[in-house]
Amino acid sequence: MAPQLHVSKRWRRVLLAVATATTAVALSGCSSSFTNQVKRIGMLPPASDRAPYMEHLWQGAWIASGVVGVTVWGLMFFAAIKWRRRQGDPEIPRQTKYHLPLELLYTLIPILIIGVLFFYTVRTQNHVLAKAKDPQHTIHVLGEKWSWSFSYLEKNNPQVGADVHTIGTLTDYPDLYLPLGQSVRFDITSADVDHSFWIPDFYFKLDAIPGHPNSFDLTPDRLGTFDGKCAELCGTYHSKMLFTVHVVTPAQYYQHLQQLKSEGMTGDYTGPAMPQAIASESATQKEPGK
Ligand SMILES: [Cu+2]
Repeated sequence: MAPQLHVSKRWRRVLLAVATATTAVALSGCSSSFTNQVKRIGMLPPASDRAPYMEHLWQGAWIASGVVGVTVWGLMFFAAIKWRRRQGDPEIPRQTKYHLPLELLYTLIPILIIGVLFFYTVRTQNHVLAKAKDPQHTIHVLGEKWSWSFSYLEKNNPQVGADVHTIGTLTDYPDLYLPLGQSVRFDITSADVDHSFWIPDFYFKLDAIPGHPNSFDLTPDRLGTFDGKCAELCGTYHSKMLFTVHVVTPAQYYQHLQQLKSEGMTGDYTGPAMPQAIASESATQKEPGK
């Protein structure tokens, strides 16, 4: 018996060492981007100055949900095992009614949880929606069935000297250029129905409501190309309301605006453009031989 026990212990040590080494190797093999993604609980890497507030709220909400979930499941399984029905137990166990401390507890704990979530949500909202004192750029975003137009209101900026715009269509998704590290005000309007202007990497989304202009400010703080989309089901081609965001250096930003100016895309665009686009698309589809 004794030698067998000795071998068993040694094997256990060996297995433990192998498991530890494998785990260490597996963890060290994870790229830093993967590790960071796990820390962000699946959220995209933040790309604006407002994103970290949303990120922290998201992480906090997940941690709180995890603690509540584990506690509830733990108590359920504990109760189910500890007070399971045994042989000789009565048909119906002792019933507990009007247990005041218990009822107070399960009323107050949810109120406390909601209160904490409410506090952090309002605090985050105040940070995210705070207006910049004097935004360096203003962009008018117009949503319409079914694309976006972006007007860069730069006529008072000597580097551009005009308002310039880009009009998106169903077949030609628009590009939105933003200068790195400079504050931008987005004025959001709609020409027809409700849309929602959403750039996931900015952790920001705001509705475009007809007759009710909305606005928000942020500063892009990561160079790159990001996806933008409509987050409000707005009709047949809602899924085509896509656009691409380019966060570039201020010099590249002005270069793009100068190009729009040279192409004659001047003025603050107020729509509508898409009915023409739809007509041209159906005309293309009807064209014989195509
Ligand atoms: Cu839409």
